[in-house]
Amino acid sequence: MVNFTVNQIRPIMHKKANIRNMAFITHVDHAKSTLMDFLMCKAGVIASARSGETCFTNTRKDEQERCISIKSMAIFLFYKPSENNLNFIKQSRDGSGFLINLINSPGHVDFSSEVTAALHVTDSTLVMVDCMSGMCVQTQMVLCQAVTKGIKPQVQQVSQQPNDKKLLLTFYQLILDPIFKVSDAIMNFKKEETAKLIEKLDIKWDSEDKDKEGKSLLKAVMRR
Ligand SMILES: Nc1nc2c(ncn2[C@@H]2O[C@H](COP(=O)(O)OP(=O)(O)OP(=O)(O)O)[C@@H](O)[C@H]2O)c(=O)[nH]1
Ligand SMILES: [Mg+2]
Repeated sequence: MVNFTVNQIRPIMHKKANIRNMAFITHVDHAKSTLMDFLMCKAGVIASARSGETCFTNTRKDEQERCISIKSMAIFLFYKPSENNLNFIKQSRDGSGFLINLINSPGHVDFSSEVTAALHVTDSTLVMVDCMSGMCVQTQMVLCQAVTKGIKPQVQQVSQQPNDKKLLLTFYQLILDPIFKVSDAIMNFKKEETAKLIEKLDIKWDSEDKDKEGKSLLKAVMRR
């Protein structure tokens, strides 16, 4: 049975401080819809026996036939953290109940406009990395897109195999850390550091990029 009620959700809709919007983004087939299913199951919306297979957020007939997401799809959940966990929330809040809006986006490159749309309306994003496939091209694309929009991503490792910590560490060291460093240097107008990082990362400049700064420079760098 669904473990929250409309009466719990409705008042939070008017409390901006208690609303969190998050998009799931990553490469195709890295279990975004599967994780959505598990969360829906935890919330009592779908039966546990079917979660992971149902792909509840793939509602269209063509999505179900092809077993892939084509359109972004939003769900909402109610979350009431324990007293202990509430202490970790540094932002202002009104009461202890939270409305969590989650958007499941498609991973296939043909539907990347859906990811762009999802990132326009979210304040955070969960990037899922399958440790067996490693860092795939679309993960890198959407990660760069999120950082360019000023969204700080959270990274979640998913894997059907245990003991893949080394691969995740490689992802942090080779991909995520440089992205954070370069975006920090550009957005805080640290010119020397930016130039050093761009040289280190072997990013090839176009002549017109040299005069850019701030967000337009970040966009140009993320496209390389
Ligand atoms: N890669 C990965 N797949 C998993 C994992 N656990 C289960 N799966 C299965 O792998 C497939 C992933 O499918 P989806 O959840 O539809 O993947 P998706 O990221 O939503 O794919 P798109 O929406 O097409 O981008 C399903 O068959 C899952 O049952 C996991 O930890 N990693
Ligand atoms: Mg999907």
